[in-house]
Amino acid sequence: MSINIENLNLPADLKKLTRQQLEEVSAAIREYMIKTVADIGGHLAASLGVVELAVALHSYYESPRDKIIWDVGHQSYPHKLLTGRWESFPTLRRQGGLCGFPKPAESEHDPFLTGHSSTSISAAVGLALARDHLADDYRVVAVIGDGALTGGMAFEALNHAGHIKAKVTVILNDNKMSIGSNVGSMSAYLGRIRSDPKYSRLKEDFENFVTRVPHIGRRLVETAERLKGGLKYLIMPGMLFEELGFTYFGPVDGHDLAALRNVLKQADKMNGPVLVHVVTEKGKGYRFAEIEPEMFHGIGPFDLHNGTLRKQKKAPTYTDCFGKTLLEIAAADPKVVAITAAMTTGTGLKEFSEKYPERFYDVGIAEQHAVTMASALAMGGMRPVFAVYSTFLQRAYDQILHDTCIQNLPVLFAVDRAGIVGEDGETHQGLFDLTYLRSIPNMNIMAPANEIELQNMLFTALNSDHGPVAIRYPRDKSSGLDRKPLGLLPWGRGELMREGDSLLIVAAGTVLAAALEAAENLYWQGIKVAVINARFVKPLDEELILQWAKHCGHVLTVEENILNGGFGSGVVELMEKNDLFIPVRRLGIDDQFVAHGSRAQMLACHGLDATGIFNTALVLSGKQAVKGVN
Ligand SMILES: Cc1ncc(C[n+]2csc(CCOP(=O)(O)OP(=O)(O)O)c2C)c(N)n1
Repeated sequence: MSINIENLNLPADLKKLTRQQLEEVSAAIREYMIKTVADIGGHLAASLGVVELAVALHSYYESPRDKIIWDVGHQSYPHKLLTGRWESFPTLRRQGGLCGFPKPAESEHDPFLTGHSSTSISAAVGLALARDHLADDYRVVAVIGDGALTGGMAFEALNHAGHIKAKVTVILNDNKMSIGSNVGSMSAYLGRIRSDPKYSRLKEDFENFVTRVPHIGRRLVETAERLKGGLKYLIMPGMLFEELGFTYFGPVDGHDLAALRNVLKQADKMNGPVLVHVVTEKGKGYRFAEIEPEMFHGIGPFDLHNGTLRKQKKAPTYTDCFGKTLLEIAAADPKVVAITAAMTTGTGLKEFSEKYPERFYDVGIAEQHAVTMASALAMGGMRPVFAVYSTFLQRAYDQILHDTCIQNLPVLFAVDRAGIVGEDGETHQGLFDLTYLRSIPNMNIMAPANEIELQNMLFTALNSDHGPVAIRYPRDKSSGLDRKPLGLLPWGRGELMREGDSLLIVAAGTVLAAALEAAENLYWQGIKVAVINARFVKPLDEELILQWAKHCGHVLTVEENILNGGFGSGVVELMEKNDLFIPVRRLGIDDQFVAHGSRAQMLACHGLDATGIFNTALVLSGKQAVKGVN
């Protein structure tokens, strides 16, 4: 009898279904996910790959009592659909709608927030320890991809979990892919296990054979299980995990529901940590995603029938500008090397990786390693450029401070997705870099107002010797300006964009355009506002800012960053250092996390669009704010 998924009480009812019905549930999830993501965009390929895994997990475990943690969480759509979010699924990643990642505030079935990679095993260990302390008996499962397994935290957690024999089940979802192809020796090791059928067959054959020997068979297997050498090395797949203290099961076909349920049952019987190696196909079940899993990793709305993006003609972005400019600079300077932490395409380094493979390093999801390695490359005389999203650079704060900045090394941080990122929401906002970078001595920070400034900042940073430099730019299309020959910018200098006498607006980065629009509208209200493009967040152009602050007697700073310790704080500190008691009002994000929604919506919500700046400036000038006017 065919199943109507909307009549089921999920996930509990999964336990009552036959294998065939579970397969029908899987097919229904797949179809609905493909259709919905085609309409609204999202992370599709990874989610398609774990449909059977999610169905198997929810048909075996008892969520929310048992805890299932999805690493990164971009692959959690089937889990969301199985845990009460079927109807609301089309609101995914929209303002006020479902979050694109697991989030405890959204559902009791999401036991721990994820978004940044490689945290799930640590979270599982923590929950398992809490469970044991409080004499509870729920089960804890972490699902981690082979890409996420390249992150240092995952190894730290495996190391510790094995040491304390934590009762957790780690499901390694091995699809050979990170966002693009996975890299590294761990990935190669998994490949050997996967591709060598004799590994798994040998283990099974051995067990089958000896367990048939009366009396001693089972004991022999147990002895072999305890052996840490010799024969076992030869016949057991996953020895590395066994050496770390885990019992290894696998490799298992991650699209075979019966095999999955069987291995989950086996794993559950073990007392210490278990690793179940599941092999899946990224994009499974949608032909175009199977062929191009990287394109369908995170995708905008697309045509269901031919898999092509609906918005074909993409305007150039800041990321594109970065990629092009770096190619140009690298052509003239052989010392320039580029580094990414598993984000080759996302950071605009694809062409660089193809043109200069010997000067390109994808280190895996290893931001900390990337920063220390870049620092040492700089120490050795190279000019390393680490292209990284603002949110993921947070991981490497200590390395930036300890390895780059104390030694004052010329590492260039190309900080992409700085500011509001939009649909990925809280875990991915780039709203902290100005704060965490500005607080470190020796660090220089630039924020281009448009793509011409971005290219010139890159050129300036790589052709001068001021130690570490960060250039931060948003996830946005650029302003559509014509490319110009690369030029040097005067170090530490801002630019006066507009004269005025009643208020000085100092803008850091691409918010300048909104500030200028607001200033123009204020002019027509009889308010003459001076506007400075800061360009440098550190060092500030003290002379220019002080001069115009004194002239106007009132300052408004604008930044796409958390206000705590950000650009505006730097301007306040400048006033304090100079004993200038001029009122400064700061516009930015006020001590809160910013949820998902489009970039434009979120900027408007936080008063960082032209209307918001106009209204704040109006109030500062002693006039009433006007709703929606600009
Ligand atoms: C610290 C950190 N760096 C980078 C990312 C961006 N990122 C999201 S998913 C992903 C690849 C994950 O690969 P894998 O774990 O194998 O999952 P798959 O998509 O293949 O299922 C990356 C690099 C991230 N989420 N966190």
